[in-house]
This record gives sequence, structure tokens and C-alpha cells, in this order.
Amino acid sequence: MTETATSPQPAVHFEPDDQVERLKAEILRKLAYSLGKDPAVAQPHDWLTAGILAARDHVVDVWQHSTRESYDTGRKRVYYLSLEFLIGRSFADTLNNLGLTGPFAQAMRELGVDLNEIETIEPDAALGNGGLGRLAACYMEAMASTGVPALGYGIRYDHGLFKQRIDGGKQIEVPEDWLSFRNPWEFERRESAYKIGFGGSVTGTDKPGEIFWAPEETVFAVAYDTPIVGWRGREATTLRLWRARAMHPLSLDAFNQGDLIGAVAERNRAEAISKVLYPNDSTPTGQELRLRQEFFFTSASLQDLVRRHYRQFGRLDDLADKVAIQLNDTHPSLAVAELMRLLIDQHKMDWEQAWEVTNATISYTNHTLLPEALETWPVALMERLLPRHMQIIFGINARFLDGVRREQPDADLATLSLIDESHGRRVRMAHLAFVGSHKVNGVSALHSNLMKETVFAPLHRVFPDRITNVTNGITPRRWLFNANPGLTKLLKETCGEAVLDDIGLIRRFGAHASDKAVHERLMAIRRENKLKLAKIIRQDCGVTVDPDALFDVQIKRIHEYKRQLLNILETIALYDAIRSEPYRDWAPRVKIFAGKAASNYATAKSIINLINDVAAVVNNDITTRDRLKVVFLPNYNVSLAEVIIPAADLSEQISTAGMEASGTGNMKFALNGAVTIGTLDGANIEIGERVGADNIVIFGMTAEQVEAAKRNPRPTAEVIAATPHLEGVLDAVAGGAYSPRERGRYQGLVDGLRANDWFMVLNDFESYRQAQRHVDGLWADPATWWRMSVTNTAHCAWFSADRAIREYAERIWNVPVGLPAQTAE
Ligand code: 26V
Repeated sequence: MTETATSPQPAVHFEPDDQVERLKAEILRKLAYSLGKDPAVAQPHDWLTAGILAARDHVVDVWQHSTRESYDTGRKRVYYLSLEFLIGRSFADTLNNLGLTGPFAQAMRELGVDLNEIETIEPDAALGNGGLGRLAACYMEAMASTGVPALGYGIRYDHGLFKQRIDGGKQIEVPEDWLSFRNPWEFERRESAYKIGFGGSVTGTDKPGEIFWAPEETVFAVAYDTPIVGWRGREATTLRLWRARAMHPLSLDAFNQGDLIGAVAERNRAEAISKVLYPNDSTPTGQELRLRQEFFFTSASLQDLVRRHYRQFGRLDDLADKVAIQLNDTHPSLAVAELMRLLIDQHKMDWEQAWEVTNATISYTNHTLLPEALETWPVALMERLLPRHMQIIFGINARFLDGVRREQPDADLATLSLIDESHGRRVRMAHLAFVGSHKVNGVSALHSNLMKETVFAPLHRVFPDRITNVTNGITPRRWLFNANPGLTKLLKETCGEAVLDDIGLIRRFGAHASDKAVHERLMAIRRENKLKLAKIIRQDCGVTVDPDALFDVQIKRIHEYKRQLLNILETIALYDAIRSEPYRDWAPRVKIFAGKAASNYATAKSIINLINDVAAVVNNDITTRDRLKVVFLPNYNVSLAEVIIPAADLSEQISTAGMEASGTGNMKFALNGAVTIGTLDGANIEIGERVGADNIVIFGMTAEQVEAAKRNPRPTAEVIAATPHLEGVLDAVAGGAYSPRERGRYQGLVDGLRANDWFMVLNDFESYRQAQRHVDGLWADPATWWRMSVTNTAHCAWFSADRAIREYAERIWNVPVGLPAQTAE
């Protein structure tokens, strides 16, 4: 079947003849005995739940086998700590990984149910904001697929990322409620509950085991486990999410005094911790609840893994031989202090040994260098909420700075200290994570280098071997095989079926780069994907788009550094150009935007408003009607991305160079054969290296040029004067040409640009505009365009999450991967 050395059968294996019959029986049993429903009255949602429960049984078989095997052999395990797991839907991917999609669809069909239809009513598990959370989800699946024993730890939020409505062109946030129909994937583990303390005081001596923290408040963390099955159902990882429960559901004293609100106050305060995901790409304003969330899940996870290790091995000095803890950004940085506390206070280990164990066990991934995104917490808040941890952090800092003073007397201690003394005293969470880890990684080559040169430069001089790079990856199962079945079929035909098991074989597709027949096939596949998207655009935006137009797509969180503003300003310039030369053969384009703005990020919300206002004007102009359309799709999420990406011709990756740590959407688009228009930023650079300069459209300033321009800014008036069309575009926006009923609506937005071009929107405008006109030319020549498309798909296997996981396993975690490596050709 495959060319790889070993290719075990799926753990779940039926004789083909009776497989469908058995699945039908399993689904009907779930419907009857788990849901209490008769098929005659079952609603689509009942069929979905019954189907998921039936599929889950198959996952559990694999899962128990994986878990037992890794326990019995005492294999080293990865614990991935992340405040976010942006899973999306699970049903279709699970079936596909189990190899049960076809049989399940048939079983459902014979029961009178359309599997595709019920799959779309599964709610997205939106327990994340964007790239960081989706990366964690891809990695859980990739660890299952490569055979790395792993447990992901996070929070089981009652409410995930808000839903976005667009009302009169403006974003409205609506609470999300994914658990309203319960979550059929999860197993509640009442027996796995840990006490999490807050506040109180510390007494005793400095000796290990003789110090006592008496918290003032204690909350329970209850585990909920979800198995995540890997490719071909060989192994499964566990996602363990914590829910906060009060120790006492009701205060009897208050209750008996008739104070009903007071009676549940403690409960409400405790359970608030796992109520809602923070939209954390707005400035973290030092909310106490956020710190409580961070400590809550970090402490529960560490108690859990330490207990598991101690129970199995009866000692903790060898923790790093069996456990690798990965911190997904600084949100779980308190793990450094919490592990120290558990080892010293509870297990009586001395400081030096505890530090060695901690450092050898933990590693940290940084996901952004934007200074406003780096977490710091006021010392005063930490002292009040986590007095023992604050002591430990001071202890770590004192020893660390002493060591530096001895070895590098010239070093600048103020920049190295875990405590920032410059604006109030604050704990630098990135410093804590860095000092407590044996490896610290960035998420693209450029980003890892910039880490060394900027934010972490002082720490890098002290620990020159600590920073390493692991460029991000994406799971090809979800983002190619499941999202794009048409392209997958073509890839199987041209590269062999084995491409499913060994994504490296996709490079064989490159042999067809100039093959006309393959181009024709690709066009048909893309057109079908575009029709599917066009239907959603019609439903959600009320706009009819032409599937033969170039679909030009920018989908991601709305942020100034991601420069949706640059895109929409250039769109306006194009609109003007078409109107001034209406008889030129303009390539028809559909500009597609989607993304959420943090609710308190006024500029980002204004940009959404502008896109919608421009859309309203452009889409109703008869002179441009069949050449240009602009749409903003509401409520961007994982499921929408799965429809949009396979339908994209052009992928917009236009961040200000040096600001997008990696990007992962860029990889998804390229793998699906979209051409990238982008800056030399994040992983765009590495995509360009792989597909070749002829197969990507690069524009704009480099990270170095951006740095120089920020140090020595050119007056914006001068930039505008030197840039054709720009003044007109800015004046039109500022003057209300796109907001006739509120002419001043974008005055502030434009004034901001004129005052300071921090994100190089003005500086990069002309370069971007020319790059877009270059794209027009490429699109006009199908032989060129589809060669580029084939080449992108053929050369992006390296961005598989499996490759990324293998790099982590080898270079950071020191764990063997269980399943055979891919072949390289
Ligand atoms: C947070 C903040 C908070 C303050 C305002 C500015 C700002 C900007 C971004 C963020 C998000 C930081 C964490 C994050 O999601 N980073 C993303 O991680 C992805 C996975 O590594 C990576 O591909 C993206 O480039 C990176 O932005």
C-alpha cells in the first residue's frame, strides 16, 4: 500500500462487507442508549451526536492502546502547555484519520442521513484567538500522527472566542456557546481534580520542605479529556482541559441567613476562572482574572504530571528523562516557579537540584516580538495572588544575576533581570520562561534571528546556545486532504497513493508544473472550490461573485501590523484606476477579507468598517461591476478557513517585515496551490526559498529597512507626495467618499497614518501596488499561473507539522518519534 518501511494496519479493522452494517448498528445504539432517541424522530443534531459517539469509540480503542503502551514502556512524554487550542470541528478529521470516512458516509446514507450535512452543524471548538492556538491544535494531531506520546494541557472555557456579526459594516461581538449541546468528544474526570491555591501567606524556614504556603482561597481544577487520533488511527494523544469548580458549591452560613447571592458568591468567583477565553491580541491590561487563569491551568497541569511521574517511578530527580514540558508562549511561564515549588516545598528537593530538574524539563516557544505583546505582571499583584511563587521568582533572579555578575561583570543587569524596575516593578514573563528553559525557540528563521538581536539580545549573550529555531508547520490532513478533496485526488493520481502517508512525495507533482492536462484539472478543481465559497459569500454577504475572477484573499486576525489597511487602500486605487480606464482589459478580481478584531482595539475595528464601506460602494458601481468585488465574510473561524483556503488564487501575506513571527495561513494557502503576494517576513521567506523566486510575488521593505525607517522616519508628507495615487486615496477615505452618511468616520484613521507610518503602510504602498499589477500579468497568462500553483503545492511539504514535531522531538525534547520518518526524494 505504501512505500514506507512499516505501515501497520489501522488499529480498527473490519471485514469490508460487514463494516457498514456494523457502523450502522453502532450509530443506532448510540442514538437509542446514549441519547434515548428513536431514529424516526431523531433531529440532525441527534445524528451528529450519535455519529460522534460511535466514532469516539474507535478513537478510544486507539487511545487506550497508545496510553497503555507509553506507560508500560516508560517512554518519555511531551506535555504541551497552552492557554489556547483552536481545534475547530473534529468529526470529519477524526473519521478521515481513522480511515472511516467512506464507510461512515455510507452507513449514514443507509440510515437516511447526509454525513456532509451533519458535519457542518458541529460547533467549532474556538478555544483560541489565532495562530498560536491553531498551532497547538495542529501539533496535537501531528504528535499523534508521528507517534510522539503527548498530553496537551489547557483550559476548558465555557465560552470560546466571541462570534462576530457585521451590522451596518461594523463588528458586533456575540458570546460563543459551544457547550450548549454538551461536548460529545470529552470525558469528565471527576477523580482527577487538584486544589489550586491563591493568596494567603507563607511561613516557615528556608529549608526544603519546611516552608508553608497557606492560601487564602482554594479552587478545584477538574480534568476533561479529549482523545486526538493521528493519521491512520495508529496512535492518539490526549487533550486535557481544566475546568474550575468551587470547593463549596454553596455557603451554608449565608444560605441559612437568607443571603442567596452571598451563598453562591464563592462559587461564582471560583468558576469565573474557566468561563471565557481572553481575546488576547489586544494589549494585556493586567487583568487579575487572566493571571488567575494562567496560574490555575499551569498549577493543575504540573501537579498532574508530577504526580503521574512520582507514582510511576517513585522519584523526581529523573523527571527530565521522562517528561518534556513545552510552554506555548509565556502564558504558562509560572510553570518555572510552580515546578520549583512542588519539588522543593512538597518533595523536599534542594534548590540546586530542583533548578537543574526544572531547567532540563522545560522549554519555551516565543510567538511574537511586538513589545506591547510581551507579558509582564506587577510584582504587587503577584505578591498578593501568589506569594510563594513571587518568593521563588526573586530567588531565581538573585541566583541568576549573581552568576552573571561573576562571569560577565560588564553585563547590563537591569536588562537581564526578571524584574523590570523601569515602570513600576513588574515580572517579565518572557525572561522567566527563558531563564527557566534549556531551549527557547522562535517560529521562523527570521523570527528566531530577530529574537537574538532584539528582545532577547541580553539573555542571548548570557546563554548563547539556548535560542533555536523551529519553523512552524501545519497538519496536511486537515488543511489539504480534508479541506481540498479535489486536489488530493489529483495528487494521489500524480504522486501515488503513498503521498497520504508521506507528504514528502508531493514533490513529484512538480514534474507536472508545465503539464497542460494537469493545469486543466487544477482549474476545474479550483473552480469547484470557488463555487462552494461563492455560495457562502452570497448567503453571508449578499454579493454574487464570478468564480472565474481572481480570488484574492486576506484572512487572519485584524491588526495594524498585518496591514489589511494597505490591502483596502490599494483596492481603492485599483477601483479608481478601473474607473478612469474602463475599457482596459482589467482582470476580474474578488477581494476577500475575513477576520476578527479584539473588541477593545478601535483601529482594527475601524479597518473592518472601512472594508465594508468600500465594499458597499464598489459592489454597487455598474462601471466596475464585473471587474471588482469586495467582500468581508463575517465570523472567521477554522471551519470557514477550511472552505476559503482551497478556493484562493492569491494569498495575501503582507505584514510589516519583522512583525509577523511566522504565519501559518501562508503555509496552508501555498500547499493548496495559491500564489503568495507577501513581504519578506516570517515564514514567507522560507516559502519563497522552497518554491523559488519565480513562484511567489515579494514586495516591500525588508525587516532591516523597516528598522532603519523607524529609527529615522521619513516625513509622511514626503512619502505621500512621492507615491502616485496615494494622496487621492487618502483624501477620499478621510473626506468621507466611502462613508457619505458620516463623512468624518475615517478622518482619525487617516490622520493616524499621516502622523506616523509605524506599520509602513504608506512606505510600502507603491511597491505593493506594483506587485499587484504584476499579479494581474501573471493571472492573464494561465500557463504561468498554473505552473506557479503546481510548484507551490509541490514544494511545501516541508511545512508539514510532522516535520516541525520531528524537529522539536530531536532538538528540544529529546524524545524518539514512534512512527517511521518520511522518505525524502
Ligand atoms: C498579541 C498581541 C497583544 C498586544 C497587541 C499586539 C499583539 C499582537 C499579537 C499577539 C499575539 C501573540 C501570539 C500569537 O498568536 N502569535 C502568532 O503565533 C503564530 C504561531 O506561532 C505565528 O504564526 C504568528 O505569526 C504569530 O503572530
